[in-house]
Amino acid sequence: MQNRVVMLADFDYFFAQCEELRNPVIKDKPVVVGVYSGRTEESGAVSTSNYIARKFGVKSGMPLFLAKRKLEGTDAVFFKVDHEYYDQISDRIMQIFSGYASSLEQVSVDEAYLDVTEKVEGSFEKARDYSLKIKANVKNQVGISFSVGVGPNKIIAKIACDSQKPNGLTIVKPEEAQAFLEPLDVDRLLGVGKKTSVKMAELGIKTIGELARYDCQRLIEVFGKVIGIYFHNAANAIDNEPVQEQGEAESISRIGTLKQDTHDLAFILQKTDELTEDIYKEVTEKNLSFKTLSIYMVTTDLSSKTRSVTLEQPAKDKETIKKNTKMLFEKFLFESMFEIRRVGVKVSGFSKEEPRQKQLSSFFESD
Ligand code: DCP
Ligand code: CA
Ligand code: CA
Repeated sequence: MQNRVVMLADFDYFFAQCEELRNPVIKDKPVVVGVYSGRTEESGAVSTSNYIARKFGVKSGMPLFLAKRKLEGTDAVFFKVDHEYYDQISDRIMQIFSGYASSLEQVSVDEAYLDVTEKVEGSFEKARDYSLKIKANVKNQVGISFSVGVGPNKIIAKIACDSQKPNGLTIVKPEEAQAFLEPLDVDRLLGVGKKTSVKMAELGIKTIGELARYDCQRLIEVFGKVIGIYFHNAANAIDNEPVQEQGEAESISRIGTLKQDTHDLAFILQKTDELTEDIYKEVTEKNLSFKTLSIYMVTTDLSSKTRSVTLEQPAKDKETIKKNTKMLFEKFLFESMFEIRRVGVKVSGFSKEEPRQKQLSSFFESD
């Protein structure tokens, strides 16, 4: 098999860089983007900050009042998160990326894997120029900088990218991969959080090199088969996960039978509310937004019918599902005299929100 050339691009201080982009005069100042909880004017947390603010000790997740205290006496500027704007910028960059990759896997609003093997003919030398070309193109067309890691697989690309920020370019060739990982702390691996790294420390494993040499059978005993093997392979720079375009479901739906045939709206909504809970759960897990909502019903004459509504804005909340389900049934009951036996709710017309994380992550314990 030909060596793969996999790239991870991660936008620099993303939300804060977006704010600088539309307001260039703030570029030389500390910039903080926060989520304001709305309780008091001050309460909330730092979403991210530019690198100038980071020099003062500002960090993502820190309470805003603390960030303010650290930046006292500076000409720092604070912004409220504006996801819609950041998503737009992200979409434009992802669009550009897709022209440079045989396949593109967006992992979050500011991160994507690109399989560029064919584009650079398997050459890591060519990958350097190629990365610089993509960076220049995005900088020209959108105005955003990002860091790049290039490696023979996704794990190496990710860790390479993290090792040099902002505006970094780190290339790890296949023959360098093991030596590159060897000295790093185990928690640099995707899936090794606090709990897991404590567990590993108890086994005497602190670095990825130590993990690589650790008995694989023992890892399986401690972490289970899937994760044990994943840790063993990852530490040995082995990762065959393909860069996968996000194949999304076309729709998510649930159907249920009513306890009795009815023409009563409240009775029907009791059932559809249950179905909605389920749908909402799946929509949230998959990080989807939907544009269309449909209802389905089987009437006592055993004919089935559907009704749909297209929303003005993509939505992802439970209330929108409930509200529109109610509206559609209300209308249907008004038009039809038949009683209803079975009901269904469906959402569709998905837009890419923040696509799912790597599937393997569903196995990781939450830590
Ligand atoms: N984010 C957030 N809350 C956090 C971490 C991140 O709201 N605790 C948001 C803001 C970031 C974006 O996600 O801009 C991307 O997160 P990153 O971890 O990639 O961090 P940045 O892009 O801000 O900085 P870096 O230059 O380190 O990548
Ligand atoms: Ca980033
Ligand atoms: Ca990121």
